[in-house]
Amino acid sequence: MTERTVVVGAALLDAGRLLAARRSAPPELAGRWELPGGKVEPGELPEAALVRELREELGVDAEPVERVPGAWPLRAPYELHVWTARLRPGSAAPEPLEDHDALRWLTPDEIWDVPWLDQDVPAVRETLAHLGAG
Ligand code: 9L3
Ligand code: MG
Repeated sequence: MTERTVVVGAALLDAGRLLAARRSAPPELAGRWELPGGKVEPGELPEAALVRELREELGVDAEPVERVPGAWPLRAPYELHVWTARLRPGSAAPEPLEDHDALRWLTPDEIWDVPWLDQDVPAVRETLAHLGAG
């Protein structure tokens, strides 16, 4: 039996820019950039997990927009699913509260300026293609 655990990643978009978050933990991932998010808990909907993770990690009130088709393998048994998302009106600006030590809003021409986690590279590429910007 294959049990896969979904990790949701948010392609949080604002004014045509994509939020990238630099991980501060665990040590093997620290310094690399990711789409913020985390593990879906048992019984939790992925969209709900996305909203919860963005609140916990960044202090924002976010709204999932749509799933980016695809699934990208992480360390077993995890796989990454990506949702585009936006800030709800009145949301605080994102801050690195938990697992990150820097945030950047990347314009389309800056997307590849940061060292993404290896696993996030195809997910980011697919997200851009999905948005018609890549
Ligand atoms: N992960 C990879 N890319 C991402 C995210 C959100 C997570 N965009 C990996 C890092 C961890 C695992 O998934 O190995 C669980 O993520 P977290 O709960 O530590 O954020
Ligand atoms: Mg996380």
